[in-house]
Amino acid sequence: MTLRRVLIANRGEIAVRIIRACHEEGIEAVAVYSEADATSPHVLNADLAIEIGPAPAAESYLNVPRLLDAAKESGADSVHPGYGFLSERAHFAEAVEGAGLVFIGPPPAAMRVMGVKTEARRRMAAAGVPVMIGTAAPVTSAEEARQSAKDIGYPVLLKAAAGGGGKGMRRVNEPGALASALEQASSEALKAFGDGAVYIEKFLEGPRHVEIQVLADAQGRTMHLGERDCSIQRRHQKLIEESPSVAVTAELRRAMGETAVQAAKAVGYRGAGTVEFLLDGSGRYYFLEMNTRIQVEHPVTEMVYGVDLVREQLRVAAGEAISPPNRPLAPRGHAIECRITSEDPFNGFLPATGRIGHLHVPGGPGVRWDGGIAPGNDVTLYYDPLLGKLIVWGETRARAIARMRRALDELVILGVPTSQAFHLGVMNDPEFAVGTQDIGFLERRPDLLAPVSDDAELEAVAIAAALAEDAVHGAADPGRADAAPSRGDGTWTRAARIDGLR
Ligand code: MV4
Repeated sequence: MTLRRVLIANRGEIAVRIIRACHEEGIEAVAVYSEADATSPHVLNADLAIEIGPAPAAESYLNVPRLLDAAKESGADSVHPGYGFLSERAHFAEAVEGAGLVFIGPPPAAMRVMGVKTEARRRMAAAGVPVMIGTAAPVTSAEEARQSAKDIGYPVLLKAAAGGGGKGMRRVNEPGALASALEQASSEALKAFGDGAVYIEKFLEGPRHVEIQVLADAQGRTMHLGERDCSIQRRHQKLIEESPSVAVTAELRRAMGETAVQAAKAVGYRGAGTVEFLLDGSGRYYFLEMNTRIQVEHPVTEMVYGVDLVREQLRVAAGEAISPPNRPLAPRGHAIECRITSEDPFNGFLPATGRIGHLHVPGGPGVRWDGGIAPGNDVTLYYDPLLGKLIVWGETRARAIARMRRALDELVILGVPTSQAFHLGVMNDPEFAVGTQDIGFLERRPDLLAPVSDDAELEAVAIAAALAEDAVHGAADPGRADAAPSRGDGTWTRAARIDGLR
């Protein structure tokens, strides 16, 4: 069947990203928006936009009956859930299909299996996918936990069966600490997921987070598009992702890719999905979970494989075959993504609010901005703090880093604190340049979470100050003669120009 009109049950940069893919395919895009988002880019770029309720997500972007009404009212034939919100809720996919619409995502049954971690582990192990040594089911008593942990060997990790994202997770180093950790993990899991079931795994020391992108169609083809290394994270929030991973050889890529394809086939997967692994220092890898959605970091894969993943999602949903050639593909060059959030990186990534004053988006060769904000938009605490993603491509990792540095230098967002300066710090970091980061990188490097007073940052502050002045006094012409000057020889520097503006 042909998709003609897609309702996008999401907001921000991913809604804009999906609109772009729709428009390239000649498909109409219907936006939905809360009262807080009336002037957001996803609304302004859509062919039609429907208000679905007040700012709190529970009353708008998570309101299933309202979304289905909007789909009906708009004449949409399909629904794209994006990421977050309802994207991995099997009941939403079923409700969409029940309303006679196409759900642009995997079969609900595949979502359901992967949503329960113990079930996913069981199915993966049966399919020959390596999983960490651990209990096959949740532990039912402290006594059983003690025996299991002893068999597995310390340190162990208690994990919520219903969970993910690190909630209800506890590391235990010795038997004496097990009982109380089990109680804590279980009550945290109950609070977060409404299910206190906890299982036990061997704790892996210092791994990388490496995930494989998969793509599957209804014609029976399932392929992978290599890996993304997402080891630069803080408290389970990814901050920087890249492809390929410095730690993955062509041979390891083939092995992990085949494993991910097996995993997807084992649950009858269709569309775009991601199989997450922990990768240890010896090239052994272990299944973590499968994300049954398009992910925030999908652009790095797009840039090194030359594939439009959202377009592929639309094709598969329409019953068409996926479009990459049916032969082994190799990554070309290197891509890096920095998540630009409205958080203060030097104050514990405290989420911030404000009104976007000025926005200058970087451009030039190999630079992509996937953004969801515009000047005048209010950044609130109702939604996640992602303002946009800066993605760069370079022939080598070193050139991608240099390009990201340059692009971060061009980016100007005024009106709300952002994570921009943190990213610049990482791009200037010698350890990141080597590429040896594991998931403990930022815990070992608190220096990267404190401001540095190097030239680049001073300049960024100067730009911010100057443009803030603009906002108050009206924009100056950056090229005007009296704004230039001051080596006294007719040449001028960017910093001097900024001085002139002030
Ligand atoms: C682990 C682990 C070490 N050993 N499992 C964290 C979130 C959840 N999805 C799985 N997680 C982990 N599981 C074993 N057996 C370490 C983590 C982990 C982690 C994993 C991926 C990315 C960032 C992380 C940060 C801390 C802990």
